[in-house]
Amino acid sequence: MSLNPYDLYDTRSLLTEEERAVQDTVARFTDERVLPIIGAAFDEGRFPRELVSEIAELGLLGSSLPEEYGGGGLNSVSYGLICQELERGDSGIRSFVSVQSSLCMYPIFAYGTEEQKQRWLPSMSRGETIGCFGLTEPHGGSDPANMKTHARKDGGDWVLNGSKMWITNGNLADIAIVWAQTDDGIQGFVVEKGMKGFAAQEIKHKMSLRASVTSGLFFDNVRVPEANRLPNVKGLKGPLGCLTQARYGITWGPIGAAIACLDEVLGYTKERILFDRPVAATQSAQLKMADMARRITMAQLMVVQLGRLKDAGTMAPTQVSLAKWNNCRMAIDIARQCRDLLGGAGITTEHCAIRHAMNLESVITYEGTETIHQLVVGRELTGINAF
Ligand code: TGC
Ligand code: FAD
Repeated sequence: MSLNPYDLYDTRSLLTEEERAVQDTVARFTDERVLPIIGAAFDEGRFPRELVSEIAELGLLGSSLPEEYGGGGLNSVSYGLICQELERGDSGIRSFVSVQSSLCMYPIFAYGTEEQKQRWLPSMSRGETIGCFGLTEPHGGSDPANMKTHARKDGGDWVLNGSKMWITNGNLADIAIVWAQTDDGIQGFVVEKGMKGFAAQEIKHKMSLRASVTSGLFFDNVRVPEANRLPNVKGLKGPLGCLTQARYGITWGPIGAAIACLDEVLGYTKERILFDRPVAATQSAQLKMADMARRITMAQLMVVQLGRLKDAGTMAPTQVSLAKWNNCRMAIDIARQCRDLLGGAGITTEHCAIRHAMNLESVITYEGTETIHQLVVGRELTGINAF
């Protein structure tokens, strides 16, 4: 019996019929709609916005939220599979969905009023309202407790001042979920495009996530009505609670990127004849590819269990940190090794390995750097905070 090289332990057999259907649907979308255009979009430094309505029609925006708010009512394993299949295409496409679903729709759902949910969630699920999430600031994203952006109550409004940096979807967004210090601790505000004093500026010259929009956000005495404050959370646990949702998706996503790279080199090394034999027939290439399959398999087992814990309501943030660290490291190492196995051909975006490797430089950094996640695990083991 021959095994599936991209799923050596048949983790697909651990999925329900519905989860498999979700995976197949998104896989088809990636194959038919993303892969044909993504190399060029990356080259041009362009987010393929034309895909947003199709992504929405497939139900991929807010897929885990209840149907009454336009969500798909899917479980966490299904959300993970969505991230994995999208990131097999490109981290930028998965980022778009992560930010919209986990970082923007989730806080409105979890911390917002009923009126706020009705106002924004259905149109966000249709892709008509696009969100971004502003937590990171220019002076240091790893330590969001040291937040400078602040909001001051003024009559029935709040007045927001400060700036945010490296914000995915910033220039695309109709609304920004902005976290700001107040006299009552950190709070979340929905800042709308067009509000006086609010500006977004796209960050250019990126070598990574080129098919994604990244921006700085600036707030100069922006007057935000009380109706736009998310009232049901205060303190750092508000944004960190959103990060747990998004980081969970990122534990799955890079598996897709790693599979895309392995797939590419399995084909290439069989065709490439050097010293009278295919590169795939050399022990050194096989050792590398076997090691890739080993690491992909471990990551796959990890995320299925993590998803089951999340669906059971028992997942701990430290477990997400361990998997985010492991799976981003796994994928970036594999993408770089695949680039090497492609030789000179590996340096152009005609092959996917270098695009994934460069994207993964962002993925291993955002949503908490590798070091931050290692320190979260270290704190769990020792009980000592080493940040
Ligand atoms: P700490 O004292 O540990 O916690 C403060 C409060 O928050 C609670 N908490 C969490 N809640 C939910 N999920 C988590 N992961 C949580 N971690 C902590 C905690 O229980 C506590 O609650 P309470 O009730 O006691 O107040 O806070 P700390 O300051 O020690 O945290 C340290 C650290 C380093 C872990 C944290 O600051 C951190 O995670 N830093 C990294 C920041 C980060 O990841 N930024 C990401 C920005 S968004 C982004 O990158 C989007 S990219 C998206 C894309 O394009 O895909
Ligand atoms: P810093 O925090 O300055 O870290 C610099 C270095 O110091 C890192 O190597 C870090 O690991 C290390 N370090 C930090 N603390 C310690 C410590 N205690 N001990 C040892 N080493 C330490 N943010 C948002 O809010 N919303 C978004 O949508 C968003 N999208 C992003 C998209 C992209 C493409 C990128 C690149 C970033 C995005 N970010 C976003 C920001 C991202 O979350 C931050 O870049 C990340 O949290 C790290 O913050 P920093 O860049 O300021 O690095």
